[in-house]
Amino acid sequence: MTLSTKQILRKYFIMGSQNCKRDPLIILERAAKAGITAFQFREKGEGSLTGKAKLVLGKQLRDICREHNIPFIVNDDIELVNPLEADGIHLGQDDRSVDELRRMYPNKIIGLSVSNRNEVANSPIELVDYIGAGPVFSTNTKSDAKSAVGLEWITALRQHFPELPIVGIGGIQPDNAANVLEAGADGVSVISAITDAPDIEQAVVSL
Ligand code: 3NM
Repeated sequence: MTLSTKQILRKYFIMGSQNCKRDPLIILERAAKAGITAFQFREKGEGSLTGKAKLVLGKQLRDICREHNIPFIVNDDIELVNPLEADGIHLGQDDRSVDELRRMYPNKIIGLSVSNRNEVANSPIELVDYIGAGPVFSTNTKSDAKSAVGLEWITALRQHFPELPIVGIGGIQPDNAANVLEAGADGVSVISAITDAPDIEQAVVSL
């Protein structure tokens, strides 16, 4: 079964080893079995792996995604795309340009983060497969996260782009995920809601 981009975004799990108090392979395996619809390898920030160790972990995580038929996306780490045979790339506003990436990878999933109207106005939205909108709520997971933009930002994006796949990010937990969907997002992307969950299966199901 091939999922549409909107379906892929429904439960979009993001993780790097720096987010994990337990074995990342076990966390991903359990999350995959429980029903995540996409995975992003984001090995970034304090305590993250570099060089060969990053590549080795990425391959192991990619293999788990392949086994469960889950798209494997890398976070703005362009040099990982080919060695990890990633299905897609997620770009922030300060990363390589969408135009360049789209030329390099015409058939891969390309996502872009947008946090305000200015960023939207300056981005080639027509070239991306989806946008990530956030941080919806405040988060402690990303040290340089912008201030929370609220559910209003999701609603504004949905009004502006009725058909575009949109995923909310930042501070999303099982108890507020439904609000993000009601505001107009096609899905929720989360780190700590899964990595820190006492019961991973229950967290994934309730998102
Ligand atoms: N990007 P948690 S917020 C990776 O706003 C990331 O672009 C954000 O972690 C953005 O689900 C964020 O634990 C961290 O809040 C999300």
